[in-house]
Amino acid sequence: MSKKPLVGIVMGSNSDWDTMQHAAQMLEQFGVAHEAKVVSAHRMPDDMFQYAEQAQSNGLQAIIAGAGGAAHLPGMLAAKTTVPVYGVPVASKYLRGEDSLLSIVQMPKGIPVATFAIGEAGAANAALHVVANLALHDADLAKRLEDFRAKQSDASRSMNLPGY
Ligand code: RP5
Repeated sequence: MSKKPLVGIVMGSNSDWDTMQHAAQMLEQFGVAHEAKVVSAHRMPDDMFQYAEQAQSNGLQAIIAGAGGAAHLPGMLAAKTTVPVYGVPVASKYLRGEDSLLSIVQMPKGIPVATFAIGEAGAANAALHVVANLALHDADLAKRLEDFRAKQSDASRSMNLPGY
């Protein structure tokens, strides 16, 4: 995307990309300028703080942060910026993402992270939630979101079940 990013998609590792690419694809589909990068809370904490500290001045209106296991990235970003943070729990190898979910969702009072479902649905829905927020002040985007919903309803209406 060549336009200045409005949304930052960050993740703890490139192993999270299989999941987080669904957020990127959704923003791409709606034409929302975004960036995507690895910013690991545990392996590059100074970079993580810098990313959060510069988010607002860099023009970001939302940060979608995905991580797995002891998933501190969304919460620590939220601790260092008032730009809204949307957390995506990535499915982990041993606990299938329940660890990621609880790590992200159980924030202490005062530092919110909007937390989504584990995995692909969470990544896509985080992006859709960001789109909905941006659409409050962007009539063209609001129209694209309405169209997306209408298409989704049509697809469900035309679903057939075997034998019925
Ligand atoms: C977390 O550890 C990442 O978000 C990833 O989900 C998990 C495993 O990372 P890798 O060992 O695959 O790099 O920090």
